Amino acid sequence: MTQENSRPILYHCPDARSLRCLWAVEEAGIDIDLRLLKFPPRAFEPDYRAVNPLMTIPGWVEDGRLMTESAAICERIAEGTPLEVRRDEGDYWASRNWLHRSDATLTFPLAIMIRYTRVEVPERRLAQAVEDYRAFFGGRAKSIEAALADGREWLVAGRFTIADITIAYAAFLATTLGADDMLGDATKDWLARCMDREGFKRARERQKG
Ligand SMILES: N[C@@H](CCC(=O)N[C@@H](CS)C(=O)NCC(=O)O)C(=O)O
Repeated sequence: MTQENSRPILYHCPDARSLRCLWAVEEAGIDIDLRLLKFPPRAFEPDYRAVNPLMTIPGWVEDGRLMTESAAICERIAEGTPLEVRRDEGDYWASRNWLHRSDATLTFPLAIMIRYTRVEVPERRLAQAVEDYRAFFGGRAKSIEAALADGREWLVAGRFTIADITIAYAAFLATTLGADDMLGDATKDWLARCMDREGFKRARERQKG
């Protein structure tokens, strides 16, 4: 699990939050060393602790430094590419806000759903928690619908950016958890546009190993 070359290393589990980073890498055309792990790493990948003591993915190692937050890693990947919303653009702060919202506000309730539908052993699964956090996600996902209500194609800056990648991952994850009915029509159309991008398709193909 050590860094053997100068390329950044991305530790990833298929369709987990690290897909944000793999998708961004594909869109930005960055050369990385992709390391696929079994989910959850804390159960199946003991050696990964030496890389990331949190045992979470993504893990991004570059120049010997570790990053562990999917949205922050996406910012790093986007830097200097059209995916980045630059400081001198009007939507800079809106973009930053979407980046933080993507994980802290939108993925958090979905993570509870994953835990109590897939990760816990059957006797510890909690249908009530799953239903409650599904509704919780639905309330929060209205913010995506509101942003797209004026018919805009992408969330900010009039082009596809890292904000679309980070937020679309949360919407995509919701669809894999049976929470797609919590997404509004404009959100579903936008998500379809995002998932139709070659970068997204390449990332999902690449994660097959
Ligand atoms: N805020 C972090 C959360 C990272 C995280 O919790 N990742 C999940 C996968 S989606 C994980 O590694 N879960 C396994 C575990 O906690 O054992 C991010 O955005 O990357």
